[in-house]
Amino acid sequence: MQLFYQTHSPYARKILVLIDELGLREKTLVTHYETSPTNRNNQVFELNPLGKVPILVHAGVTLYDSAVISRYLMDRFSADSDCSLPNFQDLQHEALATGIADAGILARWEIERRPLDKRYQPFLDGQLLKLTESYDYLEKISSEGHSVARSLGNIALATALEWVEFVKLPSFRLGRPSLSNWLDRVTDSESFRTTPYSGNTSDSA
Ligand SMILES: N[C@@H](CCC(=O)N[C@@H](CS)C(=O)NCC(=O)O)C(=O)O
Repeated sequence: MQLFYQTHSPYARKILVLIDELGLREKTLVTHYETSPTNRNNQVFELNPLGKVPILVHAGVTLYDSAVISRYLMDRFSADSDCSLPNFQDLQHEALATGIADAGILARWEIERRPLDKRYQPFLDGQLLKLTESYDYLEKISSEGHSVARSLGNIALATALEWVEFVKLPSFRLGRPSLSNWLDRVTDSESFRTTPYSGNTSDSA
């Protein structure tokens, strides 16, 4: 199995943590590919017309978009692991995690990636609002006892929240003790400890 990865991608890390939780890490070749809409990577475009990672190649099949890859891995391999097949709440939480990463990436364009004269504050404010609304929802469900199992939904949320911290977007921790505690408990495992984020996005060759 080959995973086209990126060491600073929340979508890719979700897949790598999942691979680890499914006991597939030793069977997986993980290779870093730098990508950006302004820094084309031909090897990535050969496998995904959107030019994005993660991409999984397995048994003659090439899959992209982390939501498709996660479903594929769960369908094929979860029976032999402690991970149960995702229910609708898991899928919803995976979508929420994707939305947090999407909003975070768009916010980062406005904060540091776009040239200064092209940045648009109302758009940045709108993306940051999506983040704070999501954090508030997650604080609420955490305070109501949301599980800390390493399910697909929780792996997706935890890798997205750790990414928010990694890229230094406004923190979710202040005033959200239940969410902070939930995240620290979910990430207290080998699969998270051995897959830390590193590196920086490169927008030019
Ligand atoms: N919806 C996709 C998003 C993947 C994505 O945006 N990956 C980023 C890395 S964090 C990427 O490859 N960006 C390159 C680009 O947008 O051209 C997924 O879940 O796999």
